[in-house]
Amino acid sequence: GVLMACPMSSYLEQELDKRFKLFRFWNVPQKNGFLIQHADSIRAVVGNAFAGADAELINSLPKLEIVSSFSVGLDKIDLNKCKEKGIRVTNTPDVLTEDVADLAIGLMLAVLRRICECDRYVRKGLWKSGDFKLTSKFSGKSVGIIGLGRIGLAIAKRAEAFGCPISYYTRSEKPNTNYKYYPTVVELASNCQILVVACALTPETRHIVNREVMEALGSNGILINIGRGPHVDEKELVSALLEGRLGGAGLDVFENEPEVPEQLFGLENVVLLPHVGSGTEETRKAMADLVLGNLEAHFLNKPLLTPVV
Ligand code: 8YV
Repeated sequence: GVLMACPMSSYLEQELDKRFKLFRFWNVPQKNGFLIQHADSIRAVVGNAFAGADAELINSLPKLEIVSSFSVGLDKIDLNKCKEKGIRVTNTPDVLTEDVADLAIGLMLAVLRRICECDRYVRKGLWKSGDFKLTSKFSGKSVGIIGLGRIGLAIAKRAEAFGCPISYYTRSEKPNTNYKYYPTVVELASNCQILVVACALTPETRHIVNREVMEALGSNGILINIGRGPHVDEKELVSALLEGRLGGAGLDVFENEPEVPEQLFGLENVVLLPHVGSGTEETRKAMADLVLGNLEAHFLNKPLLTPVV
């Protein structure tokens, strides 16, 4: 049997239902009783960015062999516990890189050119009362990227095409790139106009964008987050934006999704998206097929397509 942690893709759900005995965890009223009753038949968990497999769930599934995540991010899976117990883990890298990078650029353009505000202006019939105010140019702005993995690099490549000088922060300098390296996030933020979060969420990167980083980015700086909400100290972000200490923000992720701080709703220099970085028909289908392919490979004793552990 396969346990699906939460709803994520109706196509994936259907396909899992065809191939396995599928348990939909979100439909289970009594989780503990359910786990006691079905623990011995659950050999796989399918999770995503919102629900995965924490130590408690893993401990309650003695026959668990594999956790296959419908996401590239693995922050909802206790990887150490999986290692310790010999449980395999897979994710969905590469297939979503372009979409997430496209959306990061979209957020930069939306914040600087006020695309969403412009749209509201037209819909409210305000165009007849006068031209829209002038906005800020995107091409040529310096872009600093936290995390230069697949997604960070794809953002860099796109921003380069807009004539943006690129710099980055990672724990250690990357040997194969000409982008400018800064050894701290504060130095990166001090030296760019647009700061993008594109790293994995780990205990070390939680609140990697804190008050000091926002101060360094400054009142003209733009923060883009397509990583995870907890990368940013959201309370500090809200006050920096409300007090004009930060120039603007484009956010696809939040600390407590689907909760979004309502103080942000009135700010026109902020663009708020409901965690849709990978949310295209094409990519979600490819992610689902990768989850299915990994499960199939595992149960046929073949090499996993995208193993993490
Ligand atoms: C999804 C994600 O939004 O890949 C990730 O890390 O955050 C996403 O692609 C999510 O897992 C969809 O269910």
